[in-house]
Amino acid sequence: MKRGLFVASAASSALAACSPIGTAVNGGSFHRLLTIAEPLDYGLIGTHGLAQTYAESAISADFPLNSLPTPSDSQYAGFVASRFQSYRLVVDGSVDRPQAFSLDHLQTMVQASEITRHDCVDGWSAIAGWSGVRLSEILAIVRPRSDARYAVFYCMDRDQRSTQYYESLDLRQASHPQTLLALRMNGAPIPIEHGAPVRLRVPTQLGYKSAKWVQRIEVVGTFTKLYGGNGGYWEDQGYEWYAGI
Ligand SMILES: Nc1nc2c(c(=O)[nH]1)N[C@H]1C(S)=C(S)[C@@H](COP(=O)(O)O)O[C@H]1N2
Ligand SMILES: [Mo]
Repeated sequence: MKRGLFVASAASSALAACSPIGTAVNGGSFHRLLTIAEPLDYGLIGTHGLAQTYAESAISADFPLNSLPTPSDSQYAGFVASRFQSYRLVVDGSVDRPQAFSLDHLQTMVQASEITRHDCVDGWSAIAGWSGVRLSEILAIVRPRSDARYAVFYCMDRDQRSTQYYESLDLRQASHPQTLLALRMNGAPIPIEHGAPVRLRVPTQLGYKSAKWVQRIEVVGTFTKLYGGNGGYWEDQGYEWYAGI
């Protein structure tokens, strides 16, 4: 599976950062199978397992930048100007207790740290230390309702057509102990270009799941009515929704 993804992406990497991967390997039938069979035991392909962790000495000196442009709208500029004091992470949707978390609030919660590898489908990997709040902690606070199946992450960046970057995880992936809402990278607040003030880190899945500049998490029963209906910005352009490593 992993080899297939990287071979396919190498063939199409001329298009753009994280250009759609080849349909020969990643056709619709596999996605459909996963969609129908859920909840499915992902154990074989990673979700229940732990992503490899590394020593500090393995941290990459240069962590590439690879995304849509850093948000440049007035709202984001305002967040930056306030040193993110005016930022709120909204968590809502099919939950009993929707909430808006300030950065201060997130920083006072229990922080988890991990040194893990980020694998981009374009064929590069980089290792960094990340710390922040486990997404499972946030979910425990907002309490997903019985129909809830996915967490959808809405980001603050837009592409040239003003389409918003978004991603989704099922609640099992979202509750994985290594799935973090990262606030810090390599011991410092996440740099603006890498997704400040809050970015998702999902070391068990390919890089496009690790959404930068997250502003809202919506808990939903289905994502088929959102945007292109495939659960993510790149998924809407042909990537597999399930991106386990
Ligand atoms: N909001 C947002 N998150 C994103 C992306 C993006 O374009 N926008 N690109 C994804 C992809 S494909 C990769 S490889 C990583 C790159 O993260 P980095 O720029 O910190 O290396 O961010 C992921 N998260
Ligand atoms: Mo990527």
